[in-house]
Amino acid sequence: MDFDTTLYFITDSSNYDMAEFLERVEQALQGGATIMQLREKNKTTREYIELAEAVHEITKKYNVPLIIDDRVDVMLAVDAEGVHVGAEDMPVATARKLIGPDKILGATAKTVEVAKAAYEAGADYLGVGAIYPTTTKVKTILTSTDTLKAICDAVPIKVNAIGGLNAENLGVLKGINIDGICAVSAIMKADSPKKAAKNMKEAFGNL
Ligand code: TZP
Ligand code: MG
Repeated sequence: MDFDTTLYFITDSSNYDMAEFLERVEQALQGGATIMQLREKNKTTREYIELAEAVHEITKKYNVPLIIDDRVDVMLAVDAEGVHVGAEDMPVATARKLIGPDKILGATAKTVEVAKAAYEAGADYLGVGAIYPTTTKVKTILTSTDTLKAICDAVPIKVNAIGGLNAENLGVLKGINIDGICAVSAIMKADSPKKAAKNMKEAFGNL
């Protein structure tokens, strides 16, 4: 499946009721997010599926692929376009076997070795970071821009930078051959997710 990771919006629904959350998701897509990930850490399986179904209705309207964080079962249940696995999630090769050749498979990589292994196991894109410290709850360590660059040079799949990124601080990524940027809080928590997405996409385009 062809897909565009230029502006990869990742959700965090924790501070919003369903209506407000879905409104913010739709705004992010109106602002130009090219792909999005539903990332839920504290939901039951039932809740995760219900939310994924509602989000998928919106993403389909905008022709934006929906990636489900971590949960292959939820992805399959709602027929989302892909799944993203991190270091503690299902191994990349196992996920590929379960989802088949056509769905989008993303993986997290913080080293060249992990990046190469993920590519060889069937990943379609990599998220690399955190580039900056992040307030979004994750067990993560910082990844240097040198490592990001080395990963871009080491694998032929798409590579996105992630972690603390916003429209004002993308300068450190200049000259690195990434395919796009990921953001949670810069879009999710913005007064206007639509404007935030638009500004971030423009800032990346101007690098
Ligand atoms: N992986 C590395 S950093 C991160 C993830 C999921 C969170 C990024 O969130 P934010 O709010 O864009 O810093
Ligand atoms: Mg994960």
